Amino acid sequence: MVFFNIMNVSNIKNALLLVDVQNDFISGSLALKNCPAKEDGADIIPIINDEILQDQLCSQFFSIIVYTQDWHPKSHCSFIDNIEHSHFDYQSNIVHLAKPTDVKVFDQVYLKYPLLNITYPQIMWPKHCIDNTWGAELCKDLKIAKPTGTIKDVQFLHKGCDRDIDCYSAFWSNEKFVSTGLKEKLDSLSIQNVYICGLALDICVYHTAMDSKDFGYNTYLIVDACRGVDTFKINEALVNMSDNGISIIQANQVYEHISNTQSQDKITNTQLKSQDKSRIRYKFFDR
Ligand code: VGL
Ligand code: ZN
Repeated sequence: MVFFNIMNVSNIKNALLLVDVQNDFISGSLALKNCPAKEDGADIIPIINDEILQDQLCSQFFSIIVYTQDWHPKSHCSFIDNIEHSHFDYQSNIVHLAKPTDVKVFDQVYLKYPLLNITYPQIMWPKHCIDNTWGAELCKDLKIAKPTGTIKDVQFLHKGCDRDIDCYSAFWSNEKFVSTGLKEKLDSLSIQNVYICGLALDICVYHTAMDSKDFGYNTYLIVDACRGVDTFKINEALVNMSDNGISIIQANQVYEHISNTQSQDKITNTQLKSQDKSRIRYKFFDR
């Protein structure tokens, strides 16, 4: 006979990271529809609003929702227009990119991080997401969640603010020179499961998901709520994520998925409690 309460036994805490759903990636200077894969970033808005951010569900299952924003100064090292003023590493760049004037949009070059005198790879992009401009704003159609129910926190995380190093991941700058503090935030809420979607799948979403997994969170990529830059890199990113143990799921499976992991956790806790109880019973009643 089961004579204990299994309500609220699951302590699993979930976070939702909505990566860079910003004007510039949808209809601005780095609109994905003009990138090689020709995907449209706007397609993910109804999926996020209607499937992932359903009021009744997200306020029962998520502890924190983080909206990340690419947020660059005008002088940022990733902008092709700034390349002649960049810390271009003349030794490391291959022959056809030997000088800044050879470089085109989407080329990868090597730049130097002056503070540490370290060379790092950098893809050159059109100017985008300049801090405090329209291009860096979240798309106005994207629903903004409120801190109600289980949602203890709704955060807006600006990244890529350092002129001299890019920041694809929501956790770290590129090359892990600087942390964004997101891990500490998630850990302060005892998060175990991280659900991720947004733009661009093969750049910021990818690096965020890989770092999330590396930090030990159970990591879920909501693939139909992402769009990317380059078809080859999108496929490569999906293979790498899946090989790294990241689960690739669809938006309409998120809550089914969360409630399965919660009830799995409840069953495990129930069995543990049951063993504890029978041990106690044995000790006190069955002598
Ligand atoms: C991103 C290119 C440059 C992204 C950011 O959010 O995926 N892509 N900066
Ligand atoms: Zn950027």
